[in-house]
Amino acid sequence: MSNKIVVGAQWGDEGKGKITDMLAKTADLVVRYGGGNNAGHTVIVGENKFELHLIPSGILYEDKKSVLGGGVVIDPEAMVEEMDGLEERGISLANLYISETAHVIMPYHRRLDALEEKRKGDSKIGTTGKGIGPCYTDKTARRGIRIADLLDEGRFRAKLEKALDYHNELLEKVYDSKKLTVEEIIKNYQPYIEKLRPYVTNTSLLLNEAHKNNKKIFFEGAQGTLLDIDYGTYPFVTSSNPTAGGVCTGSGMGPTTIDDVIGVTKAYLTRVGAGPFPTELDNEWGKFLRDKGHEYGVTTGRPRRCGWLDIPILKHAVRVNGLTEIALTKIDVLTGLDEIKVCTAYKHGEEVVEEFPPYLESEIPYEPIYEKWPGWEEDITNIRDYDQLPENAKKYIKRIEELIGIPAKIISVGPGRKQAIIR
Ligand code: 2SA
Ligand code: GDP
Ligand code: MG
Repeated sequence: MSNKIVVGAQWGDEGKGKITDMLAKTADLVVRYGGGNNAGHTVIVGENKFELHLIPSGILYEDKKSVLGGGVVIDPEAMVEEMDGLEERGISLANLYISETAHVIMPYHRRLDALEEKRKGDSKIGTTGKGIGPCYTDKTARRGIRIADLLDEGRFRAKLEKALDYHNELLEKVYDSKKLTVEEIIKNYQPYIEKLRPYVTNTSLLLNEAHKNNKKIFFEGAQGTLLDIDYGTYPFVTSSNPTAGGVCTGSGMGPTTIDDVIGVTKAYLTRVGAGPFPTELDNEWGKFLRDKGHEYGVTTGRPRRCGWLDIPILKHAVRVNGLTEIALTKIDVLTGLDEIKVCTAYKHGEEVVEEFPPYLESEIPYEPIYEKWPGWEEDITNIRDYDQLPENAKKYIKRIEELIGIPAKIISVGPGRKQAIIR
């Protein structure tokens, strides 16, 4: 038995989709436990590129069960679009399972996401605009609509009427936006509900039964540690718990069922959306990383902000997720640089700060303190054996391991399924 979590150790887009897909061949079930279609997970299989948003990367293997746990928020329209897109490409959905307790993204959530960002102006979060925040807000405010509610028209109507009493008042009075009607929403959602119905089940029961039968379960994180509502750079975060703690609440599996937690981290750092980013490179180096790493949002197409690797962030990720190892991705992107910098601490006024500060809102900036490492020129994308990596690449990896205290057991050298060194 070996159940593993694959979690983002930075601000998302570390390559979780690729690593999950690579490891999924040894799993029986792959589970998404949080987030929604704000996520964009790219998986490249041979010539085929898949961009998954809600459906776990395990769907690309016919014999794995793909599960959307209760912690996920589901936009029925986006979900059906993704399902149809996969079916059109010959991917079977026979092993797809959707939690009956997952919350549903409604049209007013998408609308409120956009209106609230507009209202915030310069202090906007830079959300993906998918209605994620407003949906999780309704969940915690106990006025959410869950997948099981959609399956009974009477119940859906009653819950929607109540939800609209609140949301129409909010839309009109706070945002000066037009009202939505129950009939219009039910009519639009009906075909999606019918498509989703056969896949809905008690996924916590399904997962725990599978675990009892010694099946291997992989949990695929979305977003990343620094976007966590509790452990991220609040308020510039998403509205869920992408960290390992979110696995239990988001899947209905207990903590004693989990063996390993793999933190996926790029060999540099990116962020999409607003918020602090101490090692950001707003110069030609940042452009080099963006161009070479194709750093553009999978869901929104936004250019990602790029910067050097930040060790205090990784140490924070090791702690809050209980990481047992890292998967280091995109190290091939660094090929060709004369010098690579790694931030080992920050200078904060007169103070040297070695741990990631949980509260970054400060008049005094956190300025990175860098170590410099020599780069390499050789193409490493076809290397599968650690010993064959250029000496300077090995030195860089070894130094990261020393600084964070856990091993890099997977080193990814390209986007393809087979482009990795496993140690
Ligand atoms: P939201 O929409 O409420 O979750 O946005 C809140 C913050 O979370 C960030 N966020 C993300 N950051 C990186 N990648 C994400 N997925 C897409 C991708 C992003 C895209 O894979 O590229 O296409 O733009 C993701 N989802 C949410 C978001 O930028 C806000 O900072
Ligand atoms: P996720 O959200 O963590 O799954 O990551 P994304 O799919 O949003 O972004 C990661 C991008 O990097 C995708 O385009 C992947 O195909 C690509 N990728 C993953 N691993 C590697 C790698 O080792 N090298 C290179 N060059 N690209 C990679
Ligand atoms: Mg992504």
